[in-house]
Amino acid sequence: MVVTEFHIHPVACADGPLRSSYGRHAPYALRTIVELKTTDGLAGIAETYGGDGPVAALEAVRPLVTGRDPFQLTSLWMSLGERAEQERKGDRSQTYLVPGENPMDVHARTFAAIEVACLDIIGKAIGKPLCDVAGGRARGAPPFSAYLFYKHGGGGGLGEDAREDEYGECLDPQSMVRQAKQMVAKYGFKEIKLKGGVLDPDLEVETIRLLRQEFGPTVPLRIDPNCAWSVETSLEVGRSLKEELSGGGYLEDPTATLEGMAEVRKRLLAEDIDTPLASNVATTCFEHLPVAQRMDAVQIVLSDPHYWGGIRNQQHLSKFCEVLGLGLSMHSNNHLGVSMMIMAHASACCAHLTYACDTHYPWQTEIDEVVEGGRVPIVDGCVMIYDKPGLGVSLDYDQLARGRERYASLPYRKRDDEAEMKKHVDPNWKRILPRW
Ligand code: GKR
Ligand code: MG
Repeated sequence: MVVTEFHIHPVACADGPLRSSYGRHAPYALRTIVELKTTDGLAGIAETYGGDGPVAALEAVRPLVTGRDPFQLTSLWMSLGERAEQERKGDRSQTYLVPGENPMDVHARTFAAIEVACLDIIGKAIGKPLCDVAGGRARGAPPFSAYLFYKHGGGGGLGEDAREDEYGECLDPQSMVRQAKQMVAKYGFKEIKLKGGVLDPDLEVETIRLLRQEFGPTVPLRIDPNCAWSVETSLEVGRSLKEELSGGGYLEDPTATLEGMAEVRKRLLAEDIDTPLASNVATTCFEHLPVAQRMDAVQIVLSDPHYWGGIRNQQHLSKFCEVLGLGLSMHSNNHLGVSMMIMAHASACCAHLTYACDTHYPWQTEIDEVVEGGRVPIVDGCVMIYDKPGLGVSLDYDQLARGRERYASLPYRKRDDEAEMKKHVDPNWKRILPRW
């Protein structure tokens, strides 16, 4: 069996005006759906980052993918690695403003999409779910966390294509509690993450306190300002939220650089505050891990099969973290149902995964879903692994065509949250690290 067709479908899905230290989300998020077909008549799919960069990177490896046996993933990894060595200056992930960004990004990200589509094919060839192809499940229904965002009014999309604003404007602590109650009631999440780095840190501290009051100590809380704070501000927040972030919570990327994170950790511990620090910014590839561990800069690594190199690398990461004594969770970006299942399978087949994973899925709607049969259900905060071969989902081609049309109609081909801030909030806005 060899791959005969390699389709790259750039799509756009509506997204609300969510805020973070990167700025403000655009009315549509960009994604790419990958589809492989084989001589045996099997099709495999995947979803990955969107826009010109990821599409061009996929396009560039077309000759390595077509004609390939989908079981031969190791040699594909090696071939892509050789290319990456020659192209180290490729497009960067959205963490490009932060030191420590993954230099192997293009390689790992491109490989991941193809690997998942191949594993989907293999699952179909042998009649097994993808996570079972990868060695079986540590858990049958991986848990995800509620992912709260400060946001402006609006549900995403433009003009007649504008979406209903399910959660409303949310730019203060009280409205964040409302958002959390709504999201938890709808999806049953058992852990909560707050995207910070938007309001004054005192207000974000107050938000976490209100969430704690509302949900009690059995619902772990985490806050992620994406490096918007200095070491001193991170320490103040760490002190203020000592109680609230205990019991399974964490402080995520409070400040930039491994050195900054290590300093925060050392000084918090000196004050007997053992809140773990998590990161998807300071640690973005395997090379970072031993250093981060030696420096005690990061205690929880935030994986992402989309850029750590796919499902098998996710398993390697799980083992790596276990050996180094690090926790493991998963970060996310706006995504559709194919990625939801990639994240669920990746989580299912990791022996060592110590927290519920992030997902942006509640921020996307049925209208944009490209998965046949509609949105992937999240029940009691968990995503069930379907008893179906491969990823367990297939493409709705009408919906895919709509997603492609939306993409074609957009003037942008790259996420640029700073540009959205300039357009809608403040013409002089810049991403400043640290802001506080
Ligand atoms: O969607 O704005 C966002 C998030 O800030 C995302 O871009 C981050 O990569 O969720 C991610 C994180 O945990 O840092
Ligand atoms: Mg993060």
